[in-house]
Amino acid sequence: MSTTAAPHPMLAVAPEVREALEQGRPVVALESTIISHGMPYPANVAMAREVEQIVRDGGAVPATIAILDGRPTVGLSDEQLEMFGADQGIRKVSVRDIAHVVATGVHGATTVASTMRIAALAGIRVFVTGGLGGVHQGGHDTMDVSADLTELSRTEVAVISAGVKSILDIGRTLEVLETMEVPVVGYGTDEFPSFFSRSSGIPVPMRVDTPEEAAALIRAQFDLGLGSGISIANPVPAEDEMVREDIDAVIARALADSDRLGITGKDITPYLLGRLVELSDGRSLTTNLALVRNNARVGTAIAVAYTALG
Ligand code: PSU
Ligand code: MN
Repeated sequence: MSTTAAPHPMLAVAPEVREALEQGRPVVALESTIISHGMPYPANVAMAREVEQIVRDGGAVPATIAILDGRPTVGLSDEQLEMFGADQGIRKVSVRDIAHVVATGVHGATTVASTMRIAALAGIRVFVTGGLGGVHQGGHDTMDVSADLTELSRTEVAVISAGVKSILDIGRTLEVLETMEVPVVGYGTDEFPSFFSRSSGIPVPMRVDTPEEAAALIRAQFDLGLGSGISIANPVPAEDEMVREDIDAVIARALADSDRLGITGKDITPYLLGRLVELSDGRSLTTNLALVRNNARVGTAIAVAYTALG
């Protein structure tokens, strides 16, 4: 059963979030790297506020997660959302960075991996985002594989995303998730979505079609203590998707630019996301915003159905 442990004492949990968790009401975790490093200002702040509103409209409490003055924080205020969107100097924090950011008392924007970990420490089981990290192109050689995959293999949080974009190696990302014992679930689809478009040419191993089916799967995974998280892949709505060939051409140019500039490590994903917006004249941002909204709607319905299971 889902008796939730009290949040870890080192976390700052917003009163509204704490109360909802204590009362067993639905809470949806949201990440902050998507705000600080995933989209340009001020669209990022507008997106963060809108997503929180979608979660509320769906009957759950939003909990945007970040590190503030060294304190892992669950539930940001409106001013804090603005600060994470506007301040260009905020560090991108994956799990390996958490201890240093806490010990030095600075701010940090959390990725999928670190948001999952902090959500779990708070007792939150459902997390909505845009896209997952994964195996980078050439990652089988460079070993650039996002810690998002490691975290999915070890932390019991269900992550609703629009899949993995082809700045990454989608096939190898799914192979790693299989090895790491992570259920990859298509939401209303048999094909793993590639973020900007509904298709990738790669099938998903399992599918659910309703929030209730998703909730039952989450419940089975966590109640059995299988130990890993869940990736629920929700395709971008058909009316918002980009033509595969168009976005692939833009991605190829962005990848060539990052190669030429010698960008590596944690800077690659933010660089590529920014470059895609430039090279597509903002089209990629429009699609990105649409898919995040859609994930917020679906993820909230899943969180509500999950809590209803008691
Ligand atoms: N993909 C997006 N938007 C994002 C990210 C990925 O479309 O903002 C961010 C997420 O925070 C994700 C992180 O966890 O990038 C992955 O970074 P890396 O590849 O360095 O692990
Ligand atoms: Mn990396």
